[in-house]
Amino acid sequence: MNKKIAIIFGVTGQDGYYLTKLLLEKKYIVHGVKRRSSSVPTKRISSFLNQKNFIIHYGDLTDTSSIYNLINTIKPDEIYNLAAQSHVGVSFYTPIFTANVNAIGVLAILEAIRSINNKIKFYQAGTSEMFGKTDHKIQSEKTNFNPQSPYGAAKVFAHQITQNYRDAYKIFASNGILFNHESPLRGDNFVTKKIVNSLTNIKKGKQKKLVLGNLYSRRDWGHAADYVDAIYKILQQKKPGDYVIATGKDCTIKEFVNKTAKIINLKIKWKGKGLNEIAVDENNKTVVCIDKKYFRPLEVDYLKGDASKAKKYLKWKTNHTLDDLIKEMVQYELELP
Ligand code: NAP
Ligand code: F7E
Repeated sequence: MNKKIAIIFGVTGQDGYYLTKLLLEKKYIVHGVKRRSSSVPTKRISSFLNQKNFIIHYGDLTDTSSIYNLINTIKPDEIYNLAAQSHVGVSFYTPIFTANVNAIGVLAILEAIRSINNKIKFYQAGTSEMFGKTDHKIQSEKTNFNPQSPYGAAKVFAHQITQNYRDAYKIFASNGILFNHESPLRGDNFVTKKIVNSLTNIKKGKQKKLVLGNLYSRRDWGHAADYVDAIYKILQQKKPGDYVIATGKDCTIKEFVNKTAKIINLKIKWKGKGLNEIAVDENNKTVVCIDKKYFRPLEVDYLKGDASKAKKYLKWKTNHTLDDLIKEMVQYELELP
């Protein structure tokens, strides 16, 4: 039997690493697309670079011709679009770039599929940020979208245009609606990585303080390895569709700090309120403080996902608790030189 061929846009990111690993294990030929940058973007995927079933190409979602040419030349069975300007806070500073990549870039892939071969299966990396400000205590595929950032708004366009192309052109195009998922390979400026990295550095005596923004937003955090398993399963269904992927458990940023501190055996106590809230160590030295520069012009206060549909139809489940995830992230940081 011929090996399946997949293209991964966004292969150099966190999920790109875990999805590449999974597809190579499943004997796919994986074509990863990276954009040109002045630094080395292939750090996460360096272990795959010498494998014969893994081929890297240059491309950029803001360059429609590169997308068309890659799809036309590679002739994939499946396309996974993980590429995005993925930082919600940064999207307020680069809203037009964010929309070009996260919204128009997705349309460019769909247009290429439509004109080259509408049998190519397509996965779009949607997000819980599309729910934004919501009255629903737990969000499912039926919950309305109300995004609160250029990132979230661009992802809503991507989600809906994926549905449009599915309906209008009978393309097997599916959306994941993934809640926050993390790992040791999470980007440095996301809050979980920042907390784990800073608190382990404080423990090692290499850093004095962890400086954060809003401590009271709530997120539903899972492990990226579990979430790429869902992404893969979404494209193996008989019919295309949209799926929420989440753990169904949430906690605040402050609770995440407390859990991490406990795991690394750093004793902290909270004092003060608002911008003056701090955490001190056993010697009364400030180890966590707040800076308003990390607050966003609009915040998404709480997100918690209902993944019943994925559990039922994809037979998907999480294999990591939040404590497992933090322990793995801490271990990774502790082993760094
Ligand atoms: P990530 O680590 O930030 O990776 C994003 C990837 O997109 C990187 O490979 C990046 O390349 C690439 N990219 C950015 N701009 C591009 C462009 N113009 N053309 C081509 N590639 C571009 O993100 P992630 O955490 O793996 O997330 C994967 C996807 O899932 C993203 O679409 C994200 O929005 C979405 N998502 C993530 C989560 C989560 O909690 N992690 C939850 C829901 C949805 P460089 O390495 O060159 O920057
Ligand atoms: O923020 C608060 C911040 O940047 C989480 C992306 O993968 O998940 C991610 O988006 C919360 C927010 O992730 C800091 O205000 C406090 O309430 O880690 P984050 P995010 O915005 O939830 C979704 C599902 C995606 O789709 C995105 O691609 O933490 N927070 N202090 C902070 N956040 C950051 N980054 N840095 C802080 O210092």
